[in-house]
Amino acid sequence: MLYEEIIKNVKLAGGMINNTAASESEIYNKEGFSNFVTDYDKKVQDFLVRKMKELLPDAAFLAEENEIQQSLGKGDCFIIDPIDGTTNFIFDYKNSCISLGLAKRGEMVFGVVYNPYTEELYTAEKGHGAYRNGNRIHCSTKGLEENIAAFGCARYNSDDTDLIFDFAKCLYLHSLGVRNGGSSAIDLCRVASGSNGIYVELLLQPWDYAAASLIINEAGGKITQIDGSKIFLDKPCSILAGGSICWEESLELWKSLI
Ligand code: 2AM
Ligand code: CA
Ligand code: CA
Ligand code: CA
Repeated sequence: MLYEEIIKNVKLAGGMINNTAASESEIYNKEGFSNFVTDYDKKVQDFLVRKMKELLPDAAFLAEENEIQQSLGKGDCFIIDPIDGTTNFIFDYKNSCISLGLAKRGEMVFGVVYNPYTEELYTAEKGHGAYRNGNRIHCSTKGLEENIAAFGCARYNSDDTDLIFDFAKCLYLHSLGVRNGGSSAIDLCRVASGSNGIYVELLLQPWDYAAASLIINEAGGKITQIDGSKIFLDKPCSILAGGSICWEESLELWKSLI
């Protein structure tokens, strides 16, 4: 019942963005290059935070906009990216999503990612598998040479530019091709459904991957930092996510690169 209510509200949030584009007066620059926020990011987040507080009044929140960054704590914590793929949204790319995860005592227990343009709803409850629109999904069980590889390259840190593109080149040479979609949560869900064999990015925030991390684990895949260590839910980290064979092969490629 709780999870059904969460899904209902995430779908409503998707409806707030799928038929619209932000006008220039509604777009603002955040710190750094190509880092935008629109009135829609804020409106969607305010809506979701209000609705989730009605469902779980004592929950904490970790959400991208408006500095809502409470600690994960010992209870429930919603980890929310109101629009993942804001630049895509601004440029009418139709490849953005709402990402909402629920952690309990610091562990993910529920995750939902909704792409309102394709109406693809990815969900996972801990221990109960991963689903897209109600159908069970699984990560690829094949290797890189039989898969597409995706990467993200958000401009947080220009020192890393060569590194991520060197790794992307390496993945390109060992796979069927590389993709860069501009929404890490969608690319991660595509790992869960087997469309992407692997996804890599050097620095992401918990709201980019929290919900999708459970979806990938429940789809039989692996999601770690780029060196294979455990991801954080309370601070930024790198991400290497894939079906188990792609993940192992990509980890080896990464080690050979650095
Ligand atoms: P966002 O749209 O929620 O900000 C793609 O590489 C991912 O990086 C997206 O999920 C995007 O999430 C995030 N991103 C893109 N540019 C960014 C920037 N300059 N700063 C922070 N995050 C960014
Ligand atoms: Ca952002
Ligand atoms: Ca994001
Ligand atoms: Ca966002």
